[in-house]
Amino acid sequence: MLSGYQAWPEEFAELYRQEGCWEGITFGEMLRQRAKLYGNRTAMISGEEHLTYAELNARVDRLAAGLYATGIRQYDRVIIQLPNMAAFVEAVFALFRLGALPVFALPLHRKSEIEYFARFSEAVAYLIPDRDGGFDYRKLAEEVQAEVPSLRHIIVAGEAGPFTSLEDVYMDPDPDKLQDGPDSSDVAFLQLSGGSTGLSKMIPRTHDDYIYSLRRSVEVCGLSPESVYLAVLPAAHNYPLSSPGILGTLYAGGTVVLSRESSPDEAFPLIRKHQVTITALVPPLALIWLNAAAARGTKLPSLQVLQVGGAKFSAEAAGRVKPVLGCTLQQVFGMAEGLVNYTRLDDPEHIIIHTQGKPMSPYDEVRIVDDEDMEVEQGQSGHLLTRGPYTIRGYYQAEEHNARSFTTDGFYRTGDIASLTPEGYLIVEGRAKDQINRGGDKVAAEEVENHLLAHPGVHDAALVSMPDEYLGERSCAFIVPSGEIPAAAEIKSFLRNRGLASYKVPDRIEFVQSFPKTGVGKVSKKALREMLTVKQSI
Ligand code: OOB
Repeated sequence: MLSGYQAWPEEFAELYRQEGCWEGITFGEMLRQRAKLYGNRTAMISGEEHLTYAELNARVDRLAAGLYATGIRQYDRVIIQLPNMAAFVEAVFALFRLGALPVFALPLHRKSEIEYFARFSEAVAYLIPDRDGGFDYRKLAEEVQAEVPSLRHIIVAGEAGPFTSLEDVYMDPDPDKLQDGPDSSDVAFLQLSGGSTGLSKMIPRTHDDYIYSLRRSVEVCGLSPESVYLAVLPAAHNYPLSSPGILGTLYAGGTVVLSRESSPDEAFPLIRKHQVTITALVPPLALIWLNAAAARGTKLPSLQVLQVGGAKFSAEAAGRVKPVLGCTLQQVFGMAEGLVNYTRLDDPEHIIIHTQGKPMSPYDEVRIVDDEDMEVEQGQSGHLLTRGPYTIRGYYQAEEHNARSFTTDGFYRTGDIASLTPEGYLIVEGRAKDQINRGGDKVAAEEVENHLLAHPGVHDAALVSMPDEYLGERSCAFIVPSGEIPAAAEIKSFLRNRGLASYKVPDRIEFVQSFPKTGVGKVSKKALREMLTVKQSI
C-alpha cells in the first residue's frame, strides 16, 4: 500500500461503485481492451512515427518488462519529464501496468522543482529526453541525482550519455515473471498541484477515479474512434492528459497526434495533414491561433471543437472562435485535484461564451460559500468547494495542509471565487489562493518569495499578479531591500541560477521601503496590486 494517501470514505467508494462511476479496471487493462477492440487502428502519431493500438500495447508490455528487470516495482515513484512524444505515453502505461507511480513534471521545471519532487516522492527513477527546447536534461539529471541519492535510475529518451537509454530498456516479457498488476482502487500516479502555499503538493489519483473522469470527458466531448486529438500543451498536464486529452482519446479508440510545437506554423499543417477534430489550448495560445487564422484567412475544416481552459478566457476572445475558426468553442475549467467543468457542445452561444462550463458528472457536488463556509445565495460569488467521484480527499503526505484544503466533510477548497448561473454553470470571478495564473501556468507566490528571500539584498518580498492583456496575468515582485537596492536583472538571474522554472521568475520587480499592511498586520497584497494600477495610470 501507498502510505500518506487519503482514500474516499467507504460509504462514498461504495456509492461510486454502485452507481457505475468506478468500473473496477486499471489503465493496464484499459489499454489491453482497447488493443483487442481497435487493434489495427492508429492510436498515436508522433512526427513520422505511427502506432496502432496493437503496437502500442505490445510496446508497453515490452517496456513494462524492461522496467521491471531494471528493478522498478509496484508503488515505486518515477518522475517523468518528457515532452510530447510517443515515449511519454508508452512510459506512463508501462508504469501503470507495473503499479509504479509516474510523478508528472512539466518540461519547464528545473533543478529547484525536480529536486523537490524527487526528495518528496522518494522517487527511484527519472525519465528525461536528451535535449529539448535547447535544454540538456542530462545535465539537470546529473545535478539532481547528486543531491537525491534515492534516484537510482536516470533513463533517457535519445542520446543517453552516462545514463540508461530508454530504447535499451524494452525487452520481451517473460511470462514466468509477469506480476500481478495493481488494483483499480490503487493510486495510479502523482499529479502536481499549482500550489499556493509554498511548494506544489502531490495529487494522488487512482485508476478508478481517473478512468471515470476520462469516460465522462469522452461522453461530454463526444469523442469516438473517429476522433483525432492534437496535443500541443505539455502532455503531463492534467488538461491535455485527460480532459479528454491523450488518455481520453485512447479510451475512446481515437487517434492522438503529439506535437512538441504549439505555434500556428506547426499546428495548422498538422491539423490539416491528420484531419484533427479536437484540440485543447490555454487562452494566450488561443489568441495567437485566432489572430493568425484571421490574418491568413486560414480554414481548418476538420476541426470540430476547440477547447480553451486553464485560465479565464475573455468573453471577447471566446466570441471570435466560431466566426474565425469555424468550430465550436468548449470552455474547460478544471483542476488537477479533480473537478472538471465543460460547456456542452450544443449549449447556446451565450453559455459557451460567458461561462466556464458545468461539472461533468452528476455526482460532482459544488458549493459556493462565504468566508464562514455558509452557502451564499444563488448567483452570488463565493469560494468554490467541491467533492465527487474523481476529486481527491487529500494531498499525498500533507496532513497539516489537508486540514486547511479540505472541509471536515471532505470538500476540496479550490481557492477559486466563482458564481453559479441558474442553469448550474460556473463563472470564475477570481481567486482567493495566493497564486498567479500566468496564462495557465500556475505560480505559487510563497514559493517564489522564499527564493527571493534567499538573496542577500532582499529583506522582504511579496509576489502579486498584475493584469496582462495577453497572458491574463503576469507576476510582479515587491521587494524591501536590506541595504542598497540590488539590480532587478541581477535578482532575476539569481532566481534562474537557483534552478527555478522560467515562468516563475517575476515579470516585473518593484522596490519599496515597506509593505502596506492589513488590519491584522499581514502584508496587504490587495494594496500592492492597487499600487501597480496607480503606477500604470501615471
Ligand atoms: C487546470 O488545472 P491546474 O491544476 O493547473 O489549475 C487549476 C486552477 C483552477 O483552480 C483555476 O484557478 C484555474 O486553474 N483554472 C481556470 C480555468 N481552468 C483552470 N480559471 C478560469 N477559467 C478556467 N477555464 O488548469 C486544468 C485541469 C484540467 C482541465 C483544464 C484545466
